[in-house]
Amino acid sequence: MAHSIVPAPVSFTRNEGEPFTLDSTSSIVVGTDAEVARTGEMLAVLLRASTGYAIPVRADSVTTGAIILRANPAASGEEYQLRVTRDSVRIAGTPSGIFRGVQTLRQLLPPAIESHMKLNGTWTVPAVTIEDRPRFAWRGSMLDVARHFFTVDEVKQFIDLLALYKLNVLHLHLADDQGWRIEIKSRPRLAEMGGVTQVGGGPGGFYTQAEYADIVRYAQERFISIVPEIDMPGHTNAALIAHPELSCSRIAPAPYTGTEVGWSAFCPNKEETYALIDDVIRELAALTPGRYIHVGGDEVEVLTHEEYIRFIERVQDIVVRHGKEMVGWEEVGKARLRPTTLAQQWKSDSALLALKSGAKLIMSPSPRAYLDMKYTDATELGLKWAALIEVADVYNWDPATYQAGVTERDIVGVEGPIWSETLRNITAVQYLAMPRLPALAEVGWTPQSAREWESFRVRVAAHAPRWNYLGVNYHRSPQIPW
Ligand code: TNX
Repeated sequence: MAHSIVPAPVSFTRNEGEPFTLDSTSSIVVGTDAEVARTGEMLAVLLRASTGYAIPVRADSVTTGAIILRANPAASGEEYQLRVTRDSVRIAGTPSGIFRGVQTLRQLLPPAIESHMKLNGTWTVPAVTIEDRPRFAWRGSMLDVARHFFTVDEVKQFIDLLALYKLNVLHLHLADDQGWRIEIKSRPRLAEMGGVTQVGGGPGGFYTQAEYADIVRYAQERFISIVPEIDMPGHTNAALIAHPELSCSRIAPAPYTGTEVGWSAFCPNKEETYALIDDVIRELAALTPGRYIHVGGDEVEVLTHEEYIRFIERVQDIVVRHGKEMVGWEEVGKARLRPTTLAQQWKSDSALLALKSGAKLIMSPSPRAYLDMKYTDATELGLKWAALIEVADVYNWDPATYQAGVTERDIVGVEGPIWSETLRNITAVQYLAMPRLPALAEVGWTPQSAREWESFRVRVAAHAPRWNYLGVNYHRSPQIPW
């Protein structure tokens, strides 16, 4: 194996010369671009901890003993080029591409580079040339913070994993029957009354807008967009506790701590419903630098077809009125969608309808991409309604051929949802995510023609020592030669 980079880069060439070695004189050189300078500072923080070297970050033009990060105005998207010689490491690209390239550099260094303590290592980087860019623009994961609540710090730990594997979307499932997790200033009862419990009856919780903004900023520094989801019209029991006037019965429901789905709904025929949604989307849009707001739309069993369609079309207009584009689970394909709307494929039954409307798809087929499924019957955490999903199952599919009638042009990318019915802390999330999240990351990043399971399983095995240094839990899958 020439390298153990995950996701595998588009092109990798090993050069003749000597490796680059980090030492006490090494520095990081950045230009004038503020985002590139910030990436340089982040890399310095990482390198200083394990090497103990000073690693200054400078804006001048030293060219030896240096890691040089240089914005290339001719680059586009997230592309980067990385070139290592005995004298320097050069990463050039767009600001986001340079950040992705820095993740490649991390993976070219010994695993101990991830240590939070100073170690006496030999910090070499092999002489290589890499050209790299992603296959898909949308490479994400979803964290369900509604079924169980995760703290800001836990969400940041999850973002760190996304960043290491070059993912660029974190979809946060912020409201469901069991909890409402985001402060809405114009409707304070939503979080105050709707946020107090979770599956199994624990205390739950919610993010204040300041805390949420902190998550958004942390993600943005890693070139990751947060896509907030408020699930509606179903999955709304927590909201109805706070606002019973939005249910057709007007009776406040009891808090729900079980895991059944499909039974709750906003009343679709009341103006009060749309007034509340307007307040919520307006505040969420203001908290969201990215283009998208996810409105759920899944598993509604208590409205008629017509009620459902009218509801989704109205909510789509609300999202657009607040300057954002709508994302919904694929059921929203039953309604008339705008060409800028995205439908999230998960069970294959309405994705083609969404395409007919002119929308594009995010591919999250539940038997392949649902990272909350169990690996095998014997593993404790996770559900199994869609499938048992071992690492190879996440790896061995092509988003462009998965569903008949869906082609590469119809797809913006892939996303691996992690529903949290069985997940009470971030260690449990990590167990289900690792090593399946890196497998999905390679599905989304690496050209199909350059992907090979036999190669992936060997490369990802080499990451376990990194996860140990990072304190990240993982499943010791028998498919991986650890
Ligand atoms: C289905 S996937 C759901 C969620 C559950 C998940 C559990 C989807 C759009 N809805 O409400 O949490 O299964 O795997």
